[in-house]
Amino acid sequence: MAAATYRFSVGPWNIGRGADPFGPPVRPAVAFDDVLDAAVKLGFEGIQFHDDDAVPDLENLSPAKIVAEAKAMRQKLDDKGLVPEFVAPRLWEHAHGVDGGYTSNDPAARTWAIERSKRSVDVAAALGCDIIVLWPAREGTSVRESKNPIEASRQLLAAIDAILIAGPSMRIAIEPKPNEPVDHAFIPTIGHALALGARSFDPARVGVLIESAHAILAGLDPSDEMGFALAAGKLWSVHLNDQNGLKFDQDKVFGAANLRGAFDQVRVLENANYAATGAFVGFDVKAQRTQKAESATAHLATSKAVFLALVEKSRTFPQRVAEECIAARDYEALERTVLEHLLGC
Ligand code: XUL
Ligand code: MN
Repeated sequence: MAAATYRFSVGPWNIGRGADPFGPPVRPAVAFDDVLDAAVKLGFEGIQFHDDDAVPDLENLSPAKIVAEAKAMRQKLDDKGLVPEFVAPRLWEHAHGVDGGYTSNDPAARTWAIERSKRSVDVAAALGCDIIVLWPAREGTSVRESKNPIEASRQLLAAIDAILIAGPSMRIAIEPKPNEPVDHAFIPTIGHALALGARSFDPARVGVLIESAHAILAGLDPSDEMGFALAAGKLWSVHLNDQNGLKFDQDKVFGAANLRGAFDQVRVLENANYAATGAFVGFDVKAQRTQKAESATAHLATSKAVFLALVEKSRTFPQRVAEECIAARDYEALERTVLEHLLGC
């Protein structure tokens, strides 16, 4: 049987302007239609959306107008042969979300966060996709005593339930990240996300999106995080990228810091036949600030090329030799087998 082929996805924020916390944009903004054209050219089929990527200025639009605009976006995607992968409520940029949304200490902000999430469900339904991604960006603290973690966990669960009820055909993929922009996030790992989902009103509809860099920031191995979610049938998307140790979230090209770690992630996806599930492989990668505008999509092309090369490495892995090493408990020989395979010698 032929191996299933992977479907790739990208978000408009992955073709950025090069601004960082210490400097302004260095490249002109890329018009949304040009992002879509770049996606097509690079062989990406899926588009990932924040709610206001799909419907700009949605805070100032009526629910009916939001749905009409999302439908127009759906048509635009259709015309280019693209499909929407997910919608993520962008709670962390609005003034109401300054201290988090679902776990804000301000009850008005908490109400706003739930209402905004319901609008995201409307956007996803009108676009024709069934995944809501929750990156709980500011759902945490920088001053530990500023929120009650017991109460916050209940609030997060209530938010998940509210979204599940608002969108009976939606699934929620939680994208945990342990820090940044907050010091300590309340859902730092896949274990936390799945435990919370299991307590929800409809656990079958709560899974995860795993970002490599986020797992590394939590001191964990992304391939093991993936394995944990895959074993539970809960890996509904990935944001592959790389991260050079415990720093800010770098969103480096997939494999750029740790090629073997990238191989292990591809291998676990291959072993689980992830491609056959139809779920997307997304690359949450950032163009370097030094990159000139005309080549500011190279990071996406490289990430995809590295991924595909590692798929080949995984499919040609000397499995029989590895099994012999394991049977003999000769892990030094296994180490060498892996390294030589990756080095091509
Ligand atoms: C933040 C992050 C986000 C989410 C979508 O670190 O990864 O881009 O992927 O909001
Ligand atoms: Mn991400």
